[in-house]
Amino acid sequence: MIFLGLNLVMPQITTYFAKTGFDETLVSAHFFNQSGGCFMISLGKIFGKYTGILREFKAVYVINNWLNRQQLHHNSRLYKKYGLRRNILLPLGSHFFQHQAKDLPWLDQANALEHVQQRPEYQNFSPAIQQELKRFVEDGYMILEGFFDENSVDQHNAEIDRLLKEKKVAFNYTGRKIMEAYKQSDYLNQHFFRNQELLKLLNFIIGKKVIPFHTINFYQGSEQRGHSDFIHMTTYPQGHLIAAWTALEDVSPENGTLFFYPGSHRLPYITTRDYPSGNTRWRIGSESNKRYEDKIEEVIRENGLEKKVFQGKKGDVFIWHANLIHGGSPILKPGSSRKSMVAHYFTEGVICYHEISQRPAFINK
Ligand SMILES: O=C(O)CCC(=O)C(=O)O
Repeated sequence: MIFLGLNLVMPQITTYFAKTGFDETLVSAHFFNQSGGCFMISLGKIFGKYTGILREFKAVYVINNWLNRQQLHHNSRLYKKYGLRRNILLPLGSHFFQHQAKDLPWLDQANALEHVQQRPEYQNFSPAIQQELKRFVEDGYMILEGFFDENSVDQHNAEIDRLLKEKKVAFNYTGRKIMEAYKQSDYLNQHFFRNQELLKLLNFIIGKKVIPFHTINFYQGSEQRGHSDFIHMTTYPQGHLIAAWTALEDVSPENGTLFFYPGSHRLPYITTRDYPSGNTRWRIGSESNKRYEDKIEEVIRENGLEKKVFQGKKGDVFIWHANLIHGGSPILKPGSSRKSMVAHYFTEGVICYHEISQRPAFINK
């Protein structure tokens, strides 16, 4: 029945997308990639380029959830575990959770600084990393200087150039982000995204096994306003996300530094209940993201947070906490490149979703 329904509405949807600026063959290929009588339809890919009003309708995401339901199956067990009585295909936001589970990653706990040195694995890290781990507890970030060598980074950049040229990856609707390039390159996947040394460190920080979620490559600085990743990649219980940002060339004020507010990770998590998101039962507020960023500016002012910038060198890695406020500084020399890649990791055994767009997160196991 559902297949029949999709069969009937897809031509209209395809025409709609084509009229609103999509390449029609691309749209059709995604919608009608028929193999063995099954549709492989990914609104996610279409949405990668789309900026129109459909982004606001929760129903569109529900269809996409159904189409990608394999990547949501694990939620049946997790919803049960956390007492959430909800269909896994439906929208999800922090307001569905009545209480906050007290399951903080161990480095967020009050006594973490005392305990960090007693962990057996701690002794296996170099003195420089041990120092940075303490900084992570106190300030919500750590820096791994020269983590990737020059040759690896050159190879990474050559891979991105190749994938762009071969049209295997593309900039998404923001015009600045290349999403999930690792899916097209074993080198990016194994050497960077699933780098064993990095994963070992992230597992240690969170105290659970991390699940690599996605990568975003930038060619230019993002110039994104202050935010914490929690609003975009949310977990229940809170805080089970971590990001690793790699400088793929030297960063300077000219090409747009990364800015951040040390210690902001200890402030309460901001959700859509803390600002006028404009969300309704059926729609996502069209100004939700902007209003969130306005709210973050208010939080920075009210708490008198001190801004710092990271001027990474090629190969440096900057790891930040799920709730650390950060963003991209303005690019002072227009047109200059600032290649970088950010990778996000959830942890196993928690519910992962996107608070702004009220969607459960697709997890590839
Ligand atoms: O690379 C940047 O300029 C900022 C990236 C960022 O804020 C993010 O990925 O959350």
